[in-house]
Amino acid sequence: METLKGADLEALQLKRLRRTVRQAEKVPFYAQRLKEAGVSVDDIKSPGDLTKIPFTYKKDLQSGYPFGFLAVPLKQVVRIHTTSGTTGKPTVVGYTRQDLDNWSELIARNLTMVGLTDEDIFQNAVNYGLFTGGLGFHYGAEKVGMTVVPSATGNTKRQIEMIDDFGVTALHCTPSYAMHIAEVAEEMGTTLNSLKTGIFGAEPWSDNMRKILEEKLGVTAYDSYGMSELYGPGAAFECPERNGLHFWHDSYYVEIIDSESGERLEAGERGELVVTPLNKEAMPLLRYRTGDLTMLMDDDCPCGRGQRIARIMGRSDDMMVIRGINVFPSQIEHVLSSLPEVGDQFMVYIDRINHLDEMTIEVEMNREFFSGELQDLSRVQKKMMAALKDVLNLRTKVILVEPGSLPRFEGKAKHVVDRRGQAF
Ligand code: DLL
Repeated sequence: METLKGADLEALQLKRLRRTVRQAEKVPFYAQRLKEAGVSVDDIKSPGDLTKIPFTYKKDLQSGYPFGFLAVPLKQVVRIHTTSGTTGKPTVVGYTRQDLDNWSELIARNLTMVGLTDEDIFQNAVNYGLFTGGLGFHYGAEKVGMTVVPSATGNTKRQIEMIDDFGVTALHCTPSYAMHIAEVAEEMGTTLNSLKTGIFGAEPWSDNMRKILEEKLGVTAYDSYGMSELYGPGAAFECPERNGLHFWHDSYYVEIIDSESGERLEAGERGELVVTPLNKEAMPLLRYRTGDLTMLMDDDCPCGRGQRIARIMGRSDDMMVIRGINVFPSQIEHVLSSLPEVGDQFMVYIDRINHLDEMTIEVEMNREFFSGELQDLSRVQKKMMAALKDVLNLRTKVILVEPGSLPRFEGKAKHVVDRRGQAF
């Protein structure tokens, strides 16, 4: 499945796409949509014919809250996850028994791809509730036969003791929580010797951050991508080449489009990821607009596996427009993490002062560079502002703060506070 190519892959995708369209027709929303578009399963004669079908948006799923998008009776749904609902009603995702089997198979495939086996001890330091990262990885790692430590998040010192006491070899968490674990381990004076593999995902992180995490935790770090609507994690994952993520072509049909025009883009062109899952039973989706920005890679991976996307650079709805310039939090993270004076955290505040947008970034100093005094740091501050100006093409104000003074995150980090809409 992983290395399938050419006509064989196309035949498999076509068969599964047609099955998915048939499954979607059982959902009143899709029955109506397809009727309006004048498309039926008979019009899908090649995977490319999918473009005849309109996109599905998050707001569509929200309009069906809670169970409007189920294609099977609730009796056949054996589990529910939801998104956190920060942008309105949460999205509810249902799974049949078959869906759960497909999903853990994909996670097991990812873990096996990076060399993990039943000899490994796997600490799953993500939220075990409605968030898909917890149970998703748990069952995938069990399927490989690993010894799973369902530590969830929180109580970081205890997490570190467990890594040391149990001889944990693989750690799964968000990159922000991994940074925090590394920081606390340093304070506790342990080097987490048993760790060898780090699996990080659920939020954007850069190659600079990868270097820092690998050094601090002594791991080889892999990027893992997914979203609740696509089962959860497991949709795309780095292989040992660590140059792009293999988006599993037997389970997801991937398109990259121009967000504005909806036109399909070529490999190598950056745009919005649109996904049609090929195996989902309880909640099929057609051409789902993920809002995530990436591109299909145009070269073949030396590992021999198929389709790859570049690491996610951010979300289309994360984009901040500051004085008319588009800025992504990931660009700021990339600049800051390349500077040795910068510590583990930063926080961006956007204000409107006298009708002008102002961006202020609080940046924690690196402990090694911090002498206990925040005065006399104007040289460092200027260096940071110049580096940011170079990349963002925008003047920012940098405020240096003490190491450890900004909030830490156990799950997904929040780096931006936009105060422009607020009255003071
Ligand atoms: O975050 C699923 C997941 C869990 C992925 C554990 C990886 C590891 P949601 O909570 O629905 O699902 O959030 C999905 O998170 O649309 C992206 O914007 C972002 N995201 C997920 N993985 C990555 C990644 C899980 N590797 C949303 N890089 C997605 C960048 C990511 N962003």
